[in-house]
Amino acid sequence: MNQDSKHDQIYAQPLAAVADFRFDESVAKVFPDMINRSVPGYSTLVNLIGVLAVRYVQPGSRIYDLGCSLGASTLSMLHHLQGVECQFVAVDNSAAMIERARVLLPSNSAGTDVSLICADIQDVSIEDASVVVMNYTLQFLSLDERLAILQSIYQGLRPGGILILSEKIRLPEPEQDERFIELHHQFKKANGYSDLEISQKRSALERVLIPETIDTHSQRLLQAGFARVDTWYQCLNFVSLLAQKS
Ligand code: GEK
Repeated sequence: MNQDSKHDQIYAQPLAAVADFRFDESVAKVFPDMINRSVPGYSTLVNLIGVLAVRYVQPGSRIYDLGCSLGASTLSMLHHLQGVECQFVAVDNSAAMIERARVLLPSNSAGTDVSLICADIQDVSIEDASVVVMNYTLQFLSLDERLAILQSIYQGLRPGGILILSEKIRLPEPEQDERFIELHHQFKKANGYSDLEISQKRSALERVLIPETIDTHSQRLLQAGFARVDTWYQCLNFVSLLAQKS
């Protein structure tokens, strides 16, 4: 067994009652290990977000990372956008995540500002943006809050600006959905999680992470005003959409 303190073992022991999942200190501590072993295609996706940012960034604009956790997407964009003048705003409402992100992210690098904000993404005003990233975060908002945040992102984007929206999805047919859930669990098992860890984590997330279909996400993005929406990345039941403002 891996005894490393950064190795995710949060659900390794049987729990009398599984509480709802929270992004607290115990999660922030093991987060890189947890997300890499739980989200298929995560590191490729994060790297590609930097590549997309190069294509869509507008000099002098802002780049937002909403639900930034430890700032992986911001770091990737910083790496790919070296020399481009822009202002980064990374937001998360978990103090434990933001504290750790502060250590990992530079506050400025080569003319680029990085602001880290501990707040609910719904309370942050999006302004003068060319790229907004919401990587596996909308899924934690209640269903009735989702349209408003997309509208506020749309309002804050410059013409031609983009939202990269990554989500765990639900497949439209129950049978298909079960098949992809099972494949996802297989992926986690292959990465060393036990059946107990997988099932306790599933219970912890049940009321907290609400997945929707690609179609529901696309329709809502169009309703928020986006001119076009494309699925640009998918790995099992984890998908990223590219929504552009005309
Ligand atoms: C990455 N994007 O590494 N306001 C602010 N933050 C929130 C809110 C909210 N309302 N709800 C949840 N969060 C990251 C991974 S993790 C995804 C994102 C996952 C934050 C929460 O605190 C957590 O840090 C993040 O969104 C979701 O690419 O763990 O499945």
